[in-house]
Amino acid sequence: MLLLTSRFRGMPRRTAAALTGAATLLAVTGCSIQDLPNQISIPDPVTQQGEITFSLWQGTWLALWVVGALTWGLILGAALLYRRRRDDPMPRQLRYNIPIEVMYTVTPLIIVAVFTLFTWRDESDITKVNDDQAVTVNVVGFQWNWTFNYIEAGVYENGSPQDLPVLYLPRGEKVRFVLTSPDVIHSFWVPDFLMKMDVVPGRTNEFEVTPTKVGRFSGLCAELCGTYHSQMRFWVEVVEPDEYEQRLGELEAAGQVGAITTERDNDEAQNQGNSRIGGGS
Ligand SMILES: [Cu+2]
Repeated sequence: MLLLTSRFRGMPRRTAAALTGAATLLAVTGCSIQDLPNQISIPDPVTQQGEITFSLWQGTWLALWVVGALTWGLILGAALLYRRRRDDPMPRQLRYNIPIEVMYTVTPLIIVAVFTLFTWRDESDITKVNDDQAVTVNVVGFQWNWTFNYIEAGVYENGSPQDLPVLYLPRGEKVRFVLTSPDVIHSFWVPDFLMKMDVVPGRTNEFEVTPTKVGRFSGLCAELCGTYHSQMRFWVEVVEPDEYEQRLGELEAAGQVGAITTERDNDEAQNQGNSRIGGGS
């Protein structure tokens, strides 16, 4: 700040402050305007359920902007209309004005209640599990990667930090994820789904999505689960249903038949993680 002050010496103070403010804003946001299209820093959803989260996000932002504009308006309006004029006596003070105090208390409560209501409604919609899925995938999160057991087809894909697994999903078909962990708590997160859920040992969590867009999306563990947490990455590839069948056929041909849910592969994967990092086991 000292440096800034000396550099801006000779410049009107307000201009210097404005320049500093603009520079700070640019630095802290750290991204170009192209990174912030209509979705306001949230990825475009690629599932039916993601659309719900997306509109909740947009609606919330819109409401917050309205509240913000109203608040700024009131502050600026009051500052301008009731500013002190030359030779004015002290203006009439409005302390302990009960209606205003009540308004200040009740309005935020209403705002929070409305947000809660919409969040609760959408959350129960997104996490509702019906029994009408086309595909069931048992996602096993373990230290330090993922196994995807395709229940109906009876095949699996097993990942490691060295060899990131690909989770194939058919476009337009409902997929149920059954999340289990043999060791510690992980979190199954595909940012483009706008959805993540904890993977908890001794407990089975479930959620469903219907992918709507073909493409390759990245996935990761979103719960700090140990030394190589950052290596718990995977790919999600949404493909057309016939290609999906073909991919599962490849797993079968590779002998990846059955399911892996035990801690056996945990040790294997942990060793792979250690060798990649260069540590001992
Ligand atoms: Cu993890």
